[in-house]
Amino acid sequence: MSSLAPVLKIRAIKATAVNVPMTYALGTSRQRITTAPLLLIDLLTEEGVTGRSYLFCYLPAAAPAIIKILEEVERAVQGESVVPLDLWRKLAKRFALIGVQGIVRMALAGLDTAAWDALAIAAGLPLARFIGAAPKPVPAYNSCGLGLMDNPEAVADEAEKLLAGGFRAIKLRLGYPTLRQDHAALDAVRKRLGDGVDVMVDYNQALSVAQALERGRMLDAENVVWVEEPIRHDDYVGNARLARALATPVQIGENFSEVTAMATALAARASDYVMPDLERIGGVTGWLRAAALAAAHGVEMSSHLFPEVSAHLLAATPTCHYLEYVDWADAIVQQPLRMVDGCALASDQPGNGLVWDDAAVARYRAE
Ligand code: SMN
Ligand code: MG
Repeated sequence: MSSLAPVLKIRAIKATAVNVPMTYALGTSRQRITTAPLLLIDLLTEEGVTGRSYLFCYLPAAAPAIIKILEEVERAVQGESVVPLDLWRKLAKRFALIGVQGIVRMALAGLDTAAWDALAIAAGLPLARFIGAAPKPVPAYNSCGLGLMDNPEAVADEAEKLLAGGFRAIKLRLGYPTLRQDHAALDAVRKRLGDGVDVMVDYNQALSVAQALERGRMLDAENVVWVEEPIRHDDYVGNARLARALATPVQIGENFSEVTAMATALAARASDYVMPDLERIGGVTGWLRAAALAAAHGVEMSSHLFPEVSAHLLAATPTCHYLEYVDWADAIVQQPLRMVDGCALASDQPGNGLVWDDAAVARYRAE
């Protein structure tokens, strides 16, 4: 397929920072996020094809720093062919001394994802088909909001709203000061939604191993789909201990830095499930390697954020599990991700489907 596509040459990389208001605030145990700092990437080619991707910057202050890194990336790859594996190899060498970690790795992943988009557009195929898969509906959970709140009933109110549009699964942030408060939030949500709704819980690394064992035993009686990042994400020994001790499946992966970290975690049996993040695992190239690794280990794989591109990638993931749905990019794209009966449907347009709504981008543009 790809051999039919013309060779594309890189002309420029454009990066635009926006701060998009969130419909629901994200109050994690670590940080409360009320606007989504996104960095929109356009990969311009000499042939006139533009590949697109976006990064989630976590902090608005990170966006200018990533823009600076992308300027350095542009200097390194201007005039090169759009060949994602070669680009990554070249850039990994270019950035070896500072390290392909943190925001450097995010910048490279953003370029990689935009490069795959450009190639799929040039081939006239949706990304899922371009990478060899048939597009299919991917089961999703609504991960908007449901942060830590003062009152369990307020959590239940928000959970109820999140089922609009046909969602049958939601993710609740936990990590209150006490086990009793965690239990109260979960209990309020369960009572309100009934047994037909799947509930995931996410601690964002709030607990010690001992606390996680105690709270995990409470969760074992509650039949949650998974317990996510209960302890430090990179304590694979501790996570493996929890995975062995708890009936509730342990989920980690949003913090895997390239596929090497995921390989180490899987070798340590650190979790029951994995959920790589597009901008940390290494873009589409990193994702495809991660999907192969998860399949070899027979481990279910879900996505973290970036639902528009992840819908394509999960269709090509042998152990496809759940798509994490957030609506953050809806405000700045022409065609928001389509959700039907709680499943995500990847765009059927050539490429990954990301096209910016220029007026909205101008409105939310960061200083
Ligand atoms: C999360 C996502 C984005 C920002 C902060 C926290 C969370 C998740 O861990 O998995 O959705
Ligand atoms: Mg998480």
